[in-house]
Amino acid sequence: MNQPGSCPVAHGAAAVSSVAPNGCPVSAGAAAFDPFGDGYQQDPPEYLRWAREQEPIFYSPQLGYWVVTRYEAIKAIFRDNLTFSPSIALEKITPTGPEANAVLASYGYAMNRTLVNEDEPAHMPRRRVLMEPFTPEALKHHEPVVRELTRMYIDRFIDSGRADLVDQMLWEVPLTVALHFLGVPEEDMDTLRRYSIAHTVNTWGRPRPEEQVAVAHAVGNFWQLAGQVLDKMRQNPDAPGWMQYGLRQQKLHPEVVTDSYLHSMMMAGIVAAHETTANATANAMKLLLQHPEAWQALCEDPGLIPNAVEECLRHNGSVAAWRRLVTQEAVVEGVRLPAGSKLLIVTSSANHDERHFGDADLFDIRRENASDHLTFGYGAHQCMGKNLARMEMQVFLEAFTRRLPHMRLAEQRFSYVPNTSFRGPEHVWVEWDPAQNPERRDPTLREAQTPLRIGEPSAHAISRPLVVQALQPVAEGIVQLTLTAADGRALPRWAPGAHIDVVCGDTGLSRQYSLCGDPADATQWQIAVLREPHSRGGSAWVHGQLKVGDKLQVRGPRSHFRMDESAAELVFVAGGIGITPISAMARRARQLGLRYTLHYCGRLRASMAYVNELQALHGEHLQLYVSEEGRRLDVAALLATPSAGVQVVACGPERLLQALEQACETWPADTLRVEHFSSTLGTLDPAKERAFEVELKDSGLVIPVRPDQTLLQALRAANVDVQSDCEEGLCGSCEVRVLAGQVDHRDVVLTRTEREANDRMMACCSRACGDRLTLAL
Ligand code: FMN
Repeated sequence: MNQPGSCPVAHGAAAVSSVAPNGCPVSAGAAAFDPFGDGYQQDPPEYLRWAREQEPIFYSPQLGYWVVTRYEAIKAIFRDNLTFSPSIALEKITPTGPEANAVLASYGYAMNRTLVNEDEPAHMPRRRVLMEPFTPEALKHHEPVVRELTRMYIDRFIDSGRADLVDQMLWEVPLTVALHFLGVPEEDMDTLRRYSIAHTVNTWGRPRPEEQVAVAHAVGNFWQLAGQVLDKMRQNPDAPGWMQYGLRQQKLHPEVVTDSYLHSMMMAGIVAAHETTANATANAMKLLLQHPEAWQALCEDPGLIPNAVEECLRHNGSVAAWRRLVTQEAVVEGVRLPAGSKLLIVTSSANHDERHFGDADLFDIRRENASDHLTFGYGAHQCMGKNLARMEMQVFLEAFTRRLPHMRLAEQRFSYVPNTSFRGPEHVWVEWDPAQNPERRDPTLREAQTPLRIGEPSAHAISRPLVVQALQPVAEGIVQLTLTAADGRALPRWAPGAHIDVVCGDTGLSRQYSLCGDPADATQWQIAVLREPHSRGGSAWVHGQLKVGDKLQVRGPRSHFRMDESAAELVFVAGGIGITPISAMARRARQLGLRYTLHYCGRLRASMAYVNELQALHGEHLQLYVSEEGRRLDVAALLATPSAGVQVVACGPERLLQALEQACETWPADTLRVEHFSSTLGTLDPAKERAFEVELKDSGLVIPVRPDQTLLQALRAANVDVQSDCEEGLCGSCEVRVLAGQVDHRDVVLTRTEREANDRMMACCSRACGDRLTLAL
């Protein structure tokens, strides 16, 4: 590890003469970094690949900023908004000359702090009082407007066969939605449009000296117009709209919501709600049409749209970078930064960081963690309008895929308004054959709509069509399914212990099944399903309904159950159908040449899957315990003598897992890793539960959790994104970090020591023992 303060980069011969403020020579790559050049404009993450790999933070002499490129570092910077102040987020990246400044002054331009660039302690009280209209519940009212506008604009060009999506729709619709949301009358749209472009160039671009004056006039006009509109709103403060909401809040909290604040927010709000969404959708359409298989998948299954939106925001979002000011000496990526250093945190580069997103450059609309992207920022300053943007993008994509599924990109070279932060092509030309418009055959398609979910996408919506290639009994009551991709493409790789979620036709059920084939085989997946005698419907459906050749919707794979490949010895224990994940793990241990034993128990040999295969593969590493044959696993004897470095990895019936838990009590912490196939969680009984509050450290919020709500539900209602999957305390997806307060754990994922450590919890089921918990969210 580098000593903080010493430069982590071996500049060597590559170093050029200039020197960073910490005295370190600037590397050739850093010296050449030009955020206004074509390389950065066309593809920021690609342009910064070298930095992510070799010099994750570097000083750009041209900008006078430190440039940060990796995911964890950028998230940590967002998390600590005291050390890394947002105060320079809207500062002009290229300072304007005296003439332009005089022009701005002549308009009385007095852009003040807004939510985006304000420090604590002023920021959070304002954010809290202005937040309510952004919650998913409140945003529902805007959905019909977005749908209607989308329909109207597409109507205008649907018969022409060619359109520039930006000029003919994507610029104006988000602007109109922004105006609706803010409560602004729709007049002056063209003027506002020109002004808001000027504002981007003024703040994030590098206007030439002769352009600066014209830009300053436009920004000055924008400022004055915003003031006039706000005055108009004061006449009718009960009208719907965020600004009117702000005016009403001003009455209650005059010291928090000031006049100058509202004036600045009005202008910043238009830019924030308009350009970001317009650009994000333009990027998304370009990306999707450049990946016809992804576009096709959305046309066939609109349920994929919410996650596709996240993947578009990750892969090619409309906010490429953001800024922070270092307020006290800090160490980032091993480099000591003095107070006063300016940071350009390139979120678009973080979104392509292999350390966080597997196969990061791959555009995969089914990506499990797509919504972890940092395009909306993170923490106390996370984009408040994120769910409005998501909703708009979903509506646009839903309408385009339904009404113009045969659309394709026309030949063109994409151009961008040069600036460091806001990014989207100025034009996206598309073409199609109007004679093939589906609504000419079926006019109802014009009005049809898929319901959308406001908020972050649910993992439940991301499914992958697979085909049942083979169905084969592998033991009494157990059938093995071999599944291949419906489009014949390679399947994602998975780690032993991973499971998939199988959607059981139209029963409304989905069930988890562990992958038990060869993880390296990207052509097929295998699962083995036991028909439960008291089936709630899932396993009965698999056994009773599925046939070879059927299409199956599957989600995942997900990996919450992992073995430690660095353990000195692995003891695998499987009971009954619990052999499925364990067999994949044992195969891996064998491949890696690790020390391991496999203990496999069951009642009847005939009801135990894969006995012969396991014997052939594992030989003497395998111990079989067939109770009807008089051999039972004595867990206490197996684990009689605690030993360091051993990991026990188990899956099977509750009784077996409990016995293992008991036997491991005297063993080193976390010796045992288990997976439960069924939950012990009852339904939430409001009569028995207590309310509590959670304080969210990273976002600065306090959220009440009612007795009839889970923590997960309360977080989502307050606009906080948390992943989830099974929502039964089984899978581990919704884990959140706990900083203070005692947790009442209800899941079956955490081990005893993990529970006792009290530093994380499953938001879907666990609660507080007391009145309050503090979470790292
Ligand atoms: N059941 C199996 O038969 N085979 C499996 O490989 C399997 N893996 C599972 C993995 C996980 C993570 C979980 C939570 C459960 C797993 N199950 C497995 C249990 C099934 O998901 C399901 O609960 C079972 O088929 C009974 O469903 P039913 O009552 O609807 O029939």
